Amino acid sequence: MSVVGIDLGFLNCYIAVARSGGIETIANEYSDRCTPACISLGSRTRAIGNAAKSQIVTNVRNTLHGFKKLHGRSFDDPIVQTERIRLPYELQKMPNGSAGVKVRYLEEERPFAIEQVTGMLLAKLKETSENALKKPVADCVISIPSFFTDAERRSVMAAAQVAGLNCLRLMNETTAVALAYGIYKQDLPLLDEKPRNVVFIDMGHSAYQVSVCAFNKGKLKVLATTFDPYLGGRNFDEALVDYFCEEFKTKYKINVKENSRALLRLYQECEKLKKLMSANASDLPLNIECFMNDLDVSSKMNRAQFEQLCASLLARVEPPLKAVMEQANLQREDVSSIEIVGGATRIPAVKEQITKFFLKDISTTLNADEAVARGCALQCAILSPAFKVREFSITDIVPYSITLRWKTSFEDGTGECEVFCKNHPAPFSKVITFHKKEPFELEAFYTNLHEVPYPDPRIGSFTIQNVFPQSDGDSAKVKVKVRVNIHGIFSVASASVIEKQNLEGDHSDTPMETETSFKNENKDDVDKMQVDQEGAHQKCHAEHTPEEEIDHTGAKTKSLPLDKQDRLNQNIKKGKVKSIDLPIQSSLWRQLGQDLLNSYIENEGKMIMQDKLEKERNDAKNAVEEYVYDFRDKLGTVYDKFITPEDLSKLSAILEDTENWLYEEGEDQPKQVYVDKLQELKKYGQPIQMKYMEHEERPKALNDLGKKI
Ligand code: ATP
Ligand code: K
Ligand code: MG
Repeated sequence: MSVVGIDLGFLNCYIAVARSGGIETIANEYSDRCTPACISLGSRTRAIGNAAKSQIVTNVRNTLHGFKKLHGRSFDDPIVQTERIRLPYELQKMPNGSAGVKVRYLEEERPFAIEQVTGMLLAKLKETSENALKKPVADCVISIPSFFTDAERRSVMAAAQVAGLNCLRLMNETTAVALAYGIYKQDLPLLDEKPRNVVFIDMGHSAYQVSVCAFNKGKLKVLATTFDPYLGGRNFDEALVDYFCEEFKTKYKINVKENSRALLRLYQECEKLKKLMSANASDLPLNIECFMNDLDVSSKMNRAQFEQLCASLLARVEPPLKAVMEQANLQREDVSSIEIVGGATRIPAVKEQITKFFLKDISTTLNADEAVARGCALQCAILSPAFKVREFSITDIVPYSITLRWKTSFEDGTGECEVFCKNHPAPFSKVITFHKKEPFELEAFYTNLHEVPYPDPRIGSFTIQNVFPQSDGDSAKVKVKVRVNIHGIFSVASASVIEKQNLEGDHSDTPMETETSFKNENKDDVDKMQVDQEGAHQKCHAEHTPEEEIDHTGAKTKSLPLDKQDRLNQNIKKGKVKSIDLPIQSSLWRQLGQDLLNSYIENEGKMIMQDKLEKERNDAKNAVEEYVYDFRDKLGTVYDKFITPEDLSKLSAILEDTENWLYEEGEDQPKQVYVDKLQELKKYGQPIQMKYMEHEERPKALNDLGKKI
């Protein structure tokens, strides 16, 4: 079983793995711990990661990057349309309405769904971890922004499947950071002491997230999380790009925005400039040669100017900080530390905004780039039975309140119940009791759409089937379990009907009178429920005191409060009541169909195979080339004494022919042609090599013999 954590960034991905020594961030084949979230499609092969990044400006329309925000959205989604304007490659509406990309691959125009695109990236990260661990990798934990909705989360899960990964948990990025912070802390308050509250701030390339967590020995609890999903390093790059575009319009009479290649180069240079300005407050140059229309351009900028340019962006740093403290009901004094991660928190003015709000120094003890991946690997280690790791319990939260709606038996009636409030602990299950005579549908949706960075409130609809009236005509008592699972995804997990059994030794299935103690005639369907977590009674919704059940980290499921559970179990044992599971038909919002997913999985397999074959073909070609150079070099030096002048000129001619062939007809041949070519060359080469080796070995062998004697 593999233990791997993946930070799936908008710009940069990191992988951490568990090895005997502990958690370690690993490097890719370029000895780089950062793998760019970038894929370049070519006429024969794909390049993913570092190799793709270098093609952003050379293969503009077929190099994919900046696609993280397309997950789980329809093509017509306003966010997709906003991103579309920024992207130099084409987006496409997929047959199911979702957002995909259109590129040229293998000499053909090809659409790819977002799950395929991220699937390619994840498959690359999988391969990198396999190379590091020297064994197959499947189990992993993948990070996502805490503000991702169900549709986005499910889409990332599907991408993991496309890559052949078994994602044990989708982990909120700031929660991963919190785990990386907390698990090794030796001095956390004891369980009965006041917890230590820590604020975690992550500003990456595309988003800004804040959460506040309470730590006690062996556990962390997320109290609240806030975000600006559209504020990150790229907005600062954009501000610079816009500024220089304007300047170049007047200075050089060029419209950079019309030239996607030039624009991409300007973005790259502005990102570099932005980073330099973090370390240096004085004037810094911006020079780009052969920028557009054979023009070299140059300009300059200093930190003060930059901050002025970005004033409106900087003003967006504070509101999520304020909101997180309000939601967690904490004062500044209650916070013992402020930990920042993510590349964009290196901008001095961003740090200043944070310091100004908390009136406290911020801590940068965590690795700003690697903390998310490390946290994910730690979570994977905790979930893995094969790996020994300190016990640590993680309670995350539900980012948006969720409501269930259903039709009631009253004329026009619909019933509603908020089943999870914002910041409710997660993972978590609750049981709601309905009194129904027929199958019924539950619609789940986000209660307050204005809080959700998504254009549609729908989560899914769930039909509870096989519901019939009791034999006396009364409603059946249906218990429905709703759940936010370990990935932060909502579902109606199960439903059952409780039937009373005949007691007179007659164990037929005829239900007798229904237990009515929970039933409230006035309120129709929803029963009173109560939630019990760690002994504390919480109200989910003012009107309903929910009855059940906590589910901690997916591991243990504690059902009904014990007395009630006992009573029910005893009754089930005595045959007084019987619980029958009911089938549920789920229809999830923007869910990828299994057939489509299977075809993506199959296609990814084909593409991996294609890349592998292409690599082998290239390796075979390179082997011929290398042999030619090496042989020629040796002919002129060490082989000199072992070859006649006639043979030498004959061989030199053969080598020259081969070299020419490689550039012409042999430029693009199947692998076998190169393999044969190499064999042919070796037929000439090997006899000479043998003579040479013999000659070289002889004195050595004699020497060895001498030693023995
Ligand atoms: P996201 O978290 O939005 O998915 P990501 O995780 O890929 O994105 P990070 O790697 O955390 O993003 O951060 C990348 C951003 O940080 C880029 O905008 C980059 O320019 C910026 N950045 C990195 N170093 C510095 C620096 N020294 N000064 C300013 N900005 C920096
Ligand atoms: K990252
Ligand atoms: Mg990030």
